[in-house]
Amino acid sequence: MKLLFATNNVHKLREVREIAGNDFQVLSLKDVNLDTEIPETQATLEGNAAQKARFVYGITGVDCFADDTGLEIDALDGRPGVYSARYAGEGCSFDDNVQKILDELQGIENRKACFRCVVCLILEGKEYLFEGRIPGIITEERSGEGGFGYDPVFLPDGHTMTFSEMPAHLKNGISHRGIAISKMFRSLSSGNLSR
Ligand code: ITT
Repeated sequence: MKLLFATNNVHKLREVREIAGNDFQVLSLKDVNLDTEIPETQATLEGNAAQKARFVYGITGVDCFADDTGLEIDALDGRPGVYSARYAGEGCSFDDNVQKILDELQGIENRKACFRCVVCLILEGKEYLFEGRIPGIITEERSGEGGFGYDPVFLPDGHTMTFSEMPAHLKNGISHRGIAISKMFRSLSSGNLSR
């Protein structure tokens, strides 16, 4: 089965293709010759995931899905949350965002955080939502080279390596995205499409 992933984030695409294995073919926007910014102007992860999937489905008519992800930090009242991509400002880098949360958490003991990922699938015009969460803590400094975004400072509960230190298959096996995307693929395989 072929599904189009409505994302401009190459790291997400790589992860989702690894999770999909051989059972599902995950097409990129490039594969369908679509080169465009995808609007994400909603106030929730659910709203943005649906907005991104609807936008791409509206243009292509191809069954597709989108993922919206946020890092919710307890001591920052859930920020950066839905604003995770541009937390340090328009045009900022992953590293700028990491630096901003490290600065904001300086001297704060409560480092609890949670990655939350919402996936919206549009299949023959019908919409389905899937969610994945993983709790952890924000480390005092960056460790590791792999992954992307906030991975160098996210230590999942029960583990001794940050997401950046883990081999990709280990992150994908436990991550917010791994959980949400696996739920989607399982639902598609079983024909039982529910959240
Ligand atoms: P698309 O909307 O094109 O999919 P994006 O990068 O804008 O790409 P999001 O809004 O969902 O995607 O992601 C928000 C940010 O959260 C993202 O830019 C990263 O900084 C961070 N992020 C998302 N998933 C992550 C992960 O698995 N590990 C670390 N950081 C992640």
